[in-house]
Formats: sequence, C-alpha cells, structure tokens
Amino acid sequence: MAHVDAGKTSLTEALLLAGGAVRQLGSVDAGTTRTDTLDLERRRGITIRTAVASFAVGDVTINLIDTPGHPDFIAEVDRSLAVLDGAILVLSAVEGVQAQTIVLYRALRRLGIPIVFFINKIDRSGADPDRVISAITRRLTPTAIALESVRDAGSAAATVIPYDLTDDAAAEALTVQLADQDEAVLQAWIDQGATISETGLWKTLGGLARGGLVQPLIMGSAITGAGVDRLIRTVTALLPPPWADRDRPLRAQVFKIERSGAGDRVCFVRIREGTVSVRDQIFAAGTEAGKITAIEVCEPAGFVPRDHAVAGQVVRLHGVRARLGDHLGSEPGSTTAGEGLHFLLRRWRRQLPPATHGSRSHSTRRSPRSPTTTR
Ligand SMILES: Nc1nc2c(ncn2[C@@H]2O[C@H](COP(=O)(O)OP(=O)(O)OP(=O)(O)O)[C@@H](O)[C@H]2O)c(=O)[nH]1
Ligand SMILES: [Mg+2]
Repeated sequence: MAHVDAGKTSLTEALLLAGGAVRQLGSVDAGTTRTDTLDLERRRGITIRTAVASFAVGDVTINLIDTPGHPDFIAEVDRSLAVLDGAILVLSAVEGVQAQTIVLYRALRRLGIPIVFFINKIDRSGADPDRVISAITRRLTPTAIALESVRDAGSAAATVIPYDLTDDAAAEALTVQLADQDEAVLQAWIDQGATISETGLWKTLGGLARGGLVQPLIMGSAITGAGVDRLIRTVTALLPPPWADRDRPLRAQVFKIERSGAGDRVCFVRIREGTVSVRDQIFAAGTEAGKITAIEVCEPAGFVPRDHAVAGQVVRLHGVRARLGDHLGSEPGSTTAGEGLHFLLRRWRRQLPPATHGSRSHSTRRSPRSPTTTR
C-alpha cells in the first residue's frame, strides 16, 4: 500500500523477480507488469484495481496484493484490508510522507495489521532517506525501527547497508529503541548493559512487529533491485504466518469481484480455514450461494485451475453468488455479509488537510507508454 506513484506495482515486479516468479522485470512505464493488466492501467501507468500475485520463499508462499494509490480508487484498497496478514507501506525517498500515507497507516493500525515500512526510490535524484525517516517519526509513528542506512542515495548506485550489530554504537542505538517497547530488552540493558545481537534483533522485532508495537523500516529501489532481498527476508521473518488449518470447516472471505470473459461472476477469495473443491455447495452471508464450477489458485505462475484449494491460499471461485466482503462457508450459519469496511478510508481522508495527496492527478499522469517522467 502507498500513496500514488510510490512504486507499489514496480516493487511487486521486483519482488516477483527476486522470488523467481517472473524471469524478467516488468515495467510500469512499458506496460508490462504482472499486476497492472487493464488496458487503461497499462496505457496510463497507473493502478486502478487491486491485483494479486504470488511468489515462494523456500516453503513459504507469499500472496501479494498490489493496490491502487490514487485516492479515487481507495474503495479497492479498503476491500483488501479485510484479508491481509501484514502490509508493506511504501514511501518514496523523494516525496516522503503524503496525506494518503497517513490515512493508510491509521487504517492499518486501527485494524491491527502489522506493518513494514519500505522507503523506495533511493536511486532517484533528490532521494533523502534520512529526511523521510524523520518525517515518519514525526508524522506517523515514533516506533518505526530503521534496520539499515543507505549509501550513495540519489544515484543509480544507491545501496542499502544493514546496521552492523557488532558495532557497539549501532547495537546500542537499536537496543534503546527496542527497549522502549520490550521489558526483557530494557531489563537486560539496565542490569548488564546488554545490547541486542543479530539473532536477538530478529526475534524481538518479530514479536513486537506482529503485535503492532513497532514497524520495521527498510529501504531500497524497485527499479535497481537494491534492498529487495532484504524486504523479502524482513517480511518472511517478521510478519505473521496465517492461521491456516485445512481440516476445519471452510472459512473464507471475498475481497474482489470480477466478470470473466464470458460475463460470469468471479470471486477473489482468501481461504482462512478448511478446503474447497469444485462442485462444493457454498453459503455466503447466511444463504445458499451456488456450487463452485471452477477454482483457480494464485500461484507463482499466475492463477492456475485446480480441483481444490486449501486454507492460506488466495483463489478465484467461479459459480458463487457472493458479494464483496461476504464471509463464505459450507454451512449457512457460519457465514455473514461483508462488514462494511467500505469507505472507511474515504471518511478518514476527509479528516485530513486537502491537496497534499499525490503529486499529480491520475488523468494527467503520463502520455501513453511515454518514458518521459520526472521520477
Ligand atoms: N527511479 C525509480 N523510479 C521508480 C521506482 N519505483 C517506481 N518508480 C517509477 O515510479 C513510477 C510509478 O511507479 P508505480 O510502480 O506505477 O507506482 P505505484 O505506486 O504502483 O502507482 P499507483 O499504483 O498508480 O499508485 C513509474 O514511472 C516507475 O518507473 C524506484 O525505485 N526508483
Ligand atoms: Mg500501481
């Protein structure tokens, strides 16, 4: 998630490349990304609909939802909030904290969704990661924990240097930050002057991040790939794996609906528990919602037809008459209608000062496929 133009779709591509799901880095400017698939998205280089893509890290599969940044499409973002285990909140190292960043941050915190900050575009001219970190501390939260510094910011050679915890000053600075939130770290530091070690860092950070008490902050560039491996490591190490028992009764939720080429309704569903198979009878919002005619599972290769799907997966279900936000199950009693997260963000946006979101209107963003940008 992020404000418009922060680089969410480009970062999605970089993650898919680093995770081995694609062989070539797709480009927003060339209209070749995996997630911006609408004609208008490709021509304008802007995301309008949420899209899901998947990659694997060892035996962990990460389902990534790329959301639009422009406030006009905020309802799309809203709907995906219900199915997230964690969020990467992206900022640009040039533009920094925008009004939209504040809205998203508040929504995520309110819903208890763990956050990792990613300061993108460290390679772009004018990039100033330290200034952005200060703005995050001042305007969003004092509990963002930077884990690295940037060398050569503002040039194509920009790289990320992880803090060296064998260095006393670095270890102490991080210890002090974590001690604010963690009693055990504080006690050890007061009693023995103990500072955090590399292993201790990931363990402590993981617990605090999952509890929403701190937000790990890392940096990089979706275009040069700097810092992207660190982002993958951070997400897999620190964000919670979903509770996903495939032997329990079905519990799933619709977060997006599309029409197929043939005009059929296709529900994008996150399965939290249980298993679904083709021809299963589904209930949604307390009533019978049809039999599944086809299942496509989000996998690194894309959405792949399967005869069944299990807890933890994101799927496209065909033949189900459900509405956005509906909870699905195999019994009527287990299901409820969407909880109306709708427009939550829109309401919050109205509380913010006007005209600070995004640098440009989406309608004037870019001539078709022109690489002429000021980015
Ligand atoms: N130099 C540089 N440019 C970037 C980087 N990431 C993205 N861009 C450029 O920034 C522009 C916007 O990138 P997108 O990936 O479309 O940003 P987005 O956040 O998905 O935009 P919306 O979905 O429309 O909100 C494109 O021209 C990208 O090429 C980066 O790390 N460095
Ligand atoms: Mg995008």
